[in-house]
Amino acid sequence: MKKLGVFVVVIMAVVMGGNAFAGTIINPNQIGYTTSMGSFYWLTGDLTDGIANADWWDDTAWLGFGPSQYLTIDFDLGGTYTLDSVSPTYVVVSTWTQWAPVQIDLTFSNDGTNFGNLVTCTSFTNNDYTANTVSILVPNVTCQYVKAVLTSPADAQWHRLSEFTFTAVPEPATISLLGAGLLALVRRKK
Ligand SMILES: [Ca+2]
Repeated sequence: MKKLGVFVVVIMAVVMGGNAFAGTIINPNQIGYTTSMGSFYWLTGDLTDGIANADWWDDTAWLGFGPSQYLTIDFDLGGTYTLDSVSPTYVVVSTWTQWAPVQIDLTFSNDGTNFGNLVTCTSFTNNDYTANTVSILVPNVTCQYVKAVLTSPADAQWHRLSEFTFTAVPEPATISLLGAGLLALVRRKK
């Protein structure tokens, strides 16, 4: 019986540990956003509907261009969270010179006015005719609002975006539960 108990605790620790490291995806349906896009060609998708579309032709993907090389997207997470990552999904279609952004700058705010804690990402995959997702790690910043500024490549002012996924660090209750599990494991081993 003791061995079975240890086995159960180990499995629980592995499962919960995995969740703790992965964080919790914030419910996309509660996230609102606005963009700086002046004119647009095609705007039929939704950046926070929980669907990261891999079909480069499907019109649920989001396609547009701005008057400059910069596209700003302001997100309201619908609550205050301690983030651990922001993961944009974009679609690359070389036929129409739609590439990954060359840079994404993320800043964070609690009041929607004062933004700080700049995180810059300049490393992106360009897998053609499919969705690419980059996971941008955020150093545990607590906020309700996130501003994303996307720089497009020089040969294209198009961003074909599908989704922004926000992941929060796990609740303290989850961590203490995991700690209790590990403690029980250590005690059993003695
Ligand atoms: Ca989407």
